[in-house]
Amino acid sequence: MTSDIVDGGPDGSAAVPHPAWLPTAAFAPIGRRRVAVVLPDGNDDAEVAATVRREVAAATSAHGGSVVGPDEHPDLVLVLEPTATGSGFRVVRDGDRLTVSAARPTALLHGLFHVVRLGEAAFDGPDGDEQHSPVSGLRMLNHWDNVASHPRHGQVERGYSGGSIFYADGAVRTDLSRVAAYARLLAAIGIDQVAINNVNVAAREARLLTDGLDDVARIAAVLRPYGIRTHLSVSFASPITLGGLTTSDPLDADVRTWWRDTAARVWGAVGDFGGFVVKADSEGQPGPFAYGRDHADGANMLAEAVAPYGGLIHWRAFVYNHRQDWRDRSTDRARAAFDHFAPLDGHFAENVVVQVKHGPMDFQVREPVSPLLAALPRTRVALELQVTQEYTGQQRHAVYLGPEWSEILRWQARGDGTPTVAEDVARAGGFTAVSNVGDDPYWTGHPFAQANLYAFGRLAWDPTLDPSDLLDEWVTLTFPGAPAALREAIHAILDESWLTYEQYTTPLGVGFMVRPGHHYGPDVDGYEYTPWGTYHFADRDGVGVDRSSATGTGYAGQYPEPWRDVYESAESCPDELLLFFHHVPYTHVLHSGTTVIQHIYDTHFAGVERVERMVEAWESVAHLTDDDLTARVRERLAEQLRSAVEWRDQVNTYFWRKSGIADAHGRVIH
Ligand code: GCW
Repeated sequence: MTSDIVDGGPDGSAAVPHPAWLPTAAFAPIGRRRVAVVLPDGNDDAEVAATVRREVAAATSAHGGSVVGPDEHPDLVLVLEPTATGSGFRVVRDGDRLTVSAARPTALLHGLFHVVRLGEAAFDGPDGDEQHSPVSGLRMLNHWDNVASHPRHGQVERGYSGGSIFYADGAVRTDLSRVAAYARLLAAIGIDQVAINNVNVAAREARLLTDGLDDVARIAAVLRPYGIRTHLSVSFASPITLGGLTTSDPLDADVRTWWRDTAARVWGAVGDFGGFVVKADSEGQPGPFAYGRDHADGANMLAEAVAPYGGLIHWRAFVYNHRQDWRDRSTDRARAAFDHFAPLDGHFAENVVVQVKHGPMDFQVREPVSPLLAALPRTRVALELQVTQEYTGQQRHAVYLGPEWSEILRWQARGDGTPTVAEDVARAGGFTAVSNVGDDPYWTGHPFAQANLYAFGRLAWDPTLDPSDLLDEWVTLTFPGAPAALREAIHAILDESWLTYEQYTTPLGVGFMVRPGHHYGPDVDGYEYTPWGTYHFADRDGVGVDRSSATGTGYAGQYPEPWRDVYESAESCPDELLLFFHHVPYTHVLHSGTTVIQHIYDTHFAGVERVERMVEAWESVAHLTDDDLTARVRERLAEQLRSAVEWRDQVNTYFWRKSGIADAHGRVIH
């Protein structure tokens, strides 16, 4: 089969990107029917209402149906009921008629995409009346995109999908049609906020806030018709670098005035602007510490400036000492976010959302859930996930992260029967994640990495959804009409790929054994003696970090009961996190019955074997999809296998040399 991707520019970018989960065929069940769209005039968000009309018109004209009036026997009615309440939509099936109603156009658009997702099934089946509402009104993507290319990170920091969809040649793109296509994909999974530039704000990007506002307004105008609000990452030092002041002290009167005036101009340019994302006092970014102020002082000053417009300050809690001395055993990066932020609970203004990474470190393949998520009951907290696969194969490896996120979202910080992480953050904060798209023809480098973006949106809407079901949803939409064998193979490749990746990379929660800087591929001691933190402490007798309260860094004590006890002792600590919490001998016997050293060997051999199965699965069905996609997936899987072998051999060899303990099964270790 040949590809439906149209060749694009000389840089290899496609003029028409892959349709991802919105191929024309997905609209056939709606498009071949009689559809009525009932939109009272003069509603808010008229541009989103127009999108609903446009989608229906496009679907019916592509598939032979028609747009009819509400009295002309429609099969599907999409109706805006401004008197209704709530942020979701209602779906009523009554005889031959399906009615989707909502109070707001954005919710109606979400309802339309819900019907697309269900396909024919939406129109079959018994009568019913369902309400669908998101658990939170903050379902956000953060872009780490730079306007200009960065010498070390390229244009998109930790981006593995080509250049930015927003910027090219040092400016906002003239042609924003890809941004429109992206916004449409996001609306179909319920995303409602996007921050359009990197949290590491460099000089060029800082200026988006001031002399770049016309450009920001252009991007906002493209996102708005899909119900998405635009946000900017801003530099805390802006009053100095952009405003010419001598300080950015949050308590300084001129600084406060500068931010108030700046906010007035921002909302003057973009009336429905969302707010600012701030990475302060983190990895070299400026912040309130320089003035002896704390994070609440910094965040609240900005919050005051944006409050008149209903704006939000997304203040990141990713704060730690990245200039550590590896000789110093008392500093533990894992403790840092909690140590900085837990004492500030209740100090943040009402429109500050503290954005917390899911784990205490940095998006490793396995980390405990951050104890900070449970330590801020009087603060609006958002969970931050990483869709871009910085530490999970960089979109060269097929790694479906839905199961990991689901585990995090369902985790109960105070034990069985208490609120889940998802319930805690949905209460007043929400869900954010770092996007994985770029100007790659498939959006995401690895075509299968689309599934991660899809799953994030759906889980942010309803965190109780089953990640394996979401995978099927994505496959069904993205490969319409595909033979069952193809769908099953893709499912099989991805479903447990997170655990496969964990097997061939870092064992038992220890994390970070990656090449410093770019973070791809194995380097067991890569970070061990750097200022960024020390992660495994392997010696000839054992491995792992003692984070117990009794003898270690005390990190385990940051958890509420029951987890502080569970993690405190190596006996009760779950196997998969053992080395995150404890330094144990290689001969320590896991709950699984094997020793730590044998577990390391076994999982690394098993992980590579599982990647071999992935390659076989793809080869058995590759002829069933188009040539370009086949080739792209084949090339990525080959690299995944090469890399997995490299990981296996380096990690196994390293621990064999350290421990001197041979593999019980006598396999080849170098
Ligand atoms: O994961 C680390 C990345 C940095 C990133 C930082 C952060 C944007 O290696 O590239 O910077 O986290 O989250 O701020």
